[in-house]
Amino acid sequence: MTKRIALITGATSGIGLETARLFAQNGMKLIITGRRKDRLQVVAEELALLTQIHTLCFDVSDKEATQIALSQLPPDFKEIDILINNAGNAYGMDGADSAKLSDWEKMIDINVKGLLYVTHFVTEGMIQRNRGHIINLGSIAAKEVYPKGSVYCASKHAVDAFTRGLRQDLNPYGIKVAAIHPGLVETEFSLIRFEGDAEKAKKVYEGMEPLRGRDIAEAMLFMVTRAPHVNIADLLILPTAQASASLVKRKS
Ligand code: 8X3
Repeated sequence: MTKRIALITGATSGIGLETARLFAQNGMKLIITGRRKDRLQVVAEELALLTQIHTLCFDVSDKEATQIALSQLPPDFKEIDILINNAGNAYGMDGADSAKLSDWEKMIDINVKGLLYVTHFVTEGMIQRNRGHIINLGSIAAKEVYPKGSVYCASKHAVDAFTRGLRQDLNPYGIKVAAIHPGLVETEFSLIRFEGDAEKAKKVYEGMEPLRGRDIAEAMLFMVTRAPHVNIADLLILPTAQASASLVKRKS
């Protein structure tokens, strides 16, 4: 059987990296993307021991760079079966009265526009082939809003709405479209959100057991290994200690 080809954006760390590892261990060919060339190289060297890897170094929020990168795939990586739209971040956690406009712009540019650019260029081929599977990384912030997270939540709500609309638009082509919505996952997420402030980032997961990137990767693997007639369309995954965006049971 020919190996399926999966493209994973933001594969140099966190959920993206763990998904790349698990997909490679399960025999998929991988296209991994990221903004950091050195880290992409390190990941590629690790995964090349398991499978065929192609790396693409670009920023998803740069439309031209995204188009160029995706139009220059080598022939044996062109027919992408699975797209994991994982790249995305939170920048800042501030009320609308003090948030930086540049943080708001980054979240819309990467989480929303970047995801749209990659999807647009990858679905062209999927539509021609009448097959494909797209999984977008949402968040509990796609289902709820919380104070000081208005634009991050708005960006993830947009991902959720886009996912549901895209599923309808791509229905005639037999393409599976899905979203996975994690709650608290301990990755670099909070470190980036708090501009490298490790103390603040640590507090997010204090006194509770968060999810790991691997937990989400396992769900992703389950989703992409279902029978052709099964699409797990929407999955909310929380740590046991988390009941909602802001209700978390912590040990005192
Ligand atoms: C990340 C989870 O709770 O910080 O998407 O919004 S949360």
